[in-house]
Amino acid sequence: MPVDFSGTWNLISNDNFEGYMVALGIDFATRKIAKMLKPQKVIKQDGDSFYIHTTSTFRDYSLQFKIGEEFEEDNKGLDNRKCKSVVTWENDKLVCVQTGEKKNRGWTHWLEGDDLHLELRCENQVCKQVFKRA
Ligand code: VLP
Repeated sequence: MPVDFSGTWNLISNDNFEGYMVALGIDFATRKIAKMLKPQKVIKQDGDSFYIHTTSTFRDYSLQFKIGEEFEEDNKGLDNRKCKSVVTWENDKLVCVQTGEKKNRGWTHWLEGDDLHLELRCENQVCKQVFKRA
């Protein structure tokens, strides 16, 4: 039985988001706003097809992909750098590698109990987010 990430998820913790944003080159003023946000994630999973919508009072970001199929990601409203992204399963974890200007860029999603976890990586920075079902 494959893992199902589908649902609506609210952020409950956000460790080192500041370091991750600095690594992405997000400016000071934007970081001050962004770190106050409590984003919500809506995930729709149909087999190996995913739709992930991250919403906040400030900006939204949406992503659609199929496991193993590389796609162009524009990161619009985030750092706006284009990259080539691919998401694969590593056991029950969803692992995204974002190849572009920034080294070691990517993220991993997994479920732990009834919580959704997200690790965001860029260069030498790791941000750890936890979400609970809305
Ligand atoms: C940019 C960096 C905050 C900060 C300024 C804007 C969208 C995995 C993946 C799917 C992400 C979330 C990226 C957060 C990067 C912030 C606006 C915050 C709300 O999620 O679920 O895209 O990459």
